[in-house]
Amino acid sequence: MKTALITGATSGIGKSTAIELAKHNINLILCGRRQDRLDVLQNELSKTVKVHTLSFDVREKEEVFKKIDSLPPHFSNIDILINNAGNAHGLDPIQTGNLDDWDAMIDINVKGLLYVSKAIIPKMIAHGSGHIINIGSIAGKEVYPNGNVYCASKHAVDAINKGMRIDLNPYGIRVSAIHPGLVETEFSNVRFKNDDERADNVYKGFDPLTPEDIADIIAFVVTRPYHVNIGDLVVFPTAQANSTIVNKNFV
Ligand code: NDP
Ligand code: 8X3
Repeated sequence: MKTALITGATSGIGKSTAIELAKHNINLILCGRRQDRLDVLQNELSKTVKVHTLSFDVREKEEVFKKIDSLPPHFSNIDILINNAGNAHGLDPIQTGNLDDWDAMIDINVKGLLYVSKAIIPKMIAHGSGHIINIGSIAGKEVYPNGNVYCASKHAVDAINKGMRIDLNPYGIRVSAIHPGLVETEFSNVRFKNDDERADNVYKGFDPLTPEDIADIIAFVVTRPYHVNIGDLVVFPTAQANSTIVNKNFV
């Protein structure tokens, strides 16, 4: 049986991915800061697969390495890493952007992804295989008004994904990125700092993607035969054409 480590498993895409991968008999290491949510998910999924939880903030470099190094032997062989933890913080023009929001997005979406990857990649190399799934965004392919630093962080994920695929090529490690458009999760609640009405409005008037849609795609990507690597995948709700064009009459 394979083992997958999922960051950001307490909510949205990461949580749905955990549920979906359990259906494929993949053992799970579930990560996130909210231990209570990890416990609930562990209780639910332990009926099907082996589940271990690790609570840490991906920004805390030393903690990331300490927690991943603390994995018990039967969880230390990580076959699949899903770099999913991340969020947007704010939606402001560059001239009025909040420095703490900028720090959060760069520290979590970019540096956090790098720390977790650095803690796991040497183990994959030693093992001679592995599959890394980086969750990017359409914001990593296009820039939209007021998206500036979030878009920069996801453009960085796009570049890191390509760089990883080149550098890990000699070791037979697969590297894939999935870049979703609008997915209804807690993403906008975080972006708009718990202004839930504003968050709900983002997804009104059309059928957004669900986190289960992305989990389904991740499961497809990780269950391809070893010689198949889906390198880069952009997925929109049908109502969305790009970052700025969403047909809100398409329900
Ligand atoms: P959610 O807000 O629902 O989930 C975000 C997850 O990231 C949570 O589990 C959260 O866990 C975790 N996380 C956030 N900050 C940290 C941190 N500092 N340390 C550890 N974990 C952290 O949003 P989504 O599921 O939508 O987002 C998942 C990924 O998908 C993100 O990378 C996002 O950028 C990307 N994405 C989302 C889209 C969307 O429209 N929703 C579209 C394209 C990409 P906890 O708070 O418990 O730590
Ligand atoms: C999340 C999608 O369009 O809000 O990455 O940036 S978007």
